Amino acid sequence: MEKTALITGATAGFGKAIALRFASEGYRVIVTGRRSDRLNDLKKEITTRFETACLTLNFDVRDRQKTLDVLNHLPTEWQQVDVLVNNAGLASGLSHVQDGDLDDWDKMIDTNVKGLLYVSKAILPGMVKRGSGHVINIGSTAGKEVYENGNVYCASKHAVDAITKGMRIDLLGTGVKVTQIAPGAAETEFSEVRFHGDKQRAKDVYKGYQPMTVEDIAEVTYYVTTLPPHLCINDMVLTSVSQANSFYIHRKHD
Ligand code: NDP
Ligand code: 8X3
Repeated sequence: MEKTALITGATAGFGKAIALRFASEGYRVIVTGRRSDRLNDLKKEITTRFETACLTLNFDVRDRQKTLDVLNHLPTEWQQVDVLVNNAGLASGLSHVQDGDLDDWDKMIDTNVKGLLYVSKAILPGMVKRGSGHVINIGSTAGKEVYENGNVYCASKHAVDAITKGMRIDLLGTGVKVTQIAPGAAETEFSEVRFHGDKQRAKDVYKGYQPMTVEDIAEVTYYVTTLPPHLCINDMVLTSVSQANSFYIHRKHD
């Protein structure tokens, strides 16, 4: 039987590319996000380009009740989720902690940490019952190192790092694999969201070097699911060759 992958935050960036990558390998895909027009476009693209099925689920992962309601009542033929990619997330703002905006903080913690937990809470019991499944949490290099102005975003990604480790320990013996993928800079809508729609400031983040592409992240995310049942990649930190870590990026200046 074809396998099913559920990817949160598939209306843009990594999530969209990951959904397309799994669909290209014959996976049936469940794609989620808040922008329903984009979900519909993605479904059209997936079903046209690949001979596979796609289910769109339109909800905000911060809404605990809605998230649990939707995921606990999946249509019967979609209830077996083999791969869960917890990708939905964002940075909002980039400022010293003493100048931070409380709404930005709530957004990041509620989405990156609590949203990931709500989705996992709905999907994990089925995997445990079937004795198989793979949870892939999208962390960040910001979950490995804390940089100036990164404070709450870094904290939320450190939480993803800790939750991933905790999941792997608690799921020992169930047959469920848990992987964290922790990327450095990749050009998506991420910086535009972080800078509240300032396109020029967002563009400057990627100036003078080649960041990773969404296809790079999708390739690695698919790769970790291709290994034998006994083998699990626990943690992968990915950067472009121009980036060493959160602090060092080699930029060429004109
Ligand atoms: P994008 O902004 O391009 O995409 C983010 C996705 O998350 C969108 O599909 C968005 O959908 C979804 N999302 C955001 N908030 C919510 C919410 N409350 N409920 C449901 N879905 C939500 O960014 P990226 O693709 O770059 O980011 C994806 C993940 O990768 C994030 O977790 C990010 O922290 C992480 N990351 C990004 C890096 C980068 O350099 N780009 C590096 C390391 C990690 P919608 O708005 O339609 O709801
Ligand atoms: C996104 C990468 O460097 O902006 O998680 O934190 S960074």
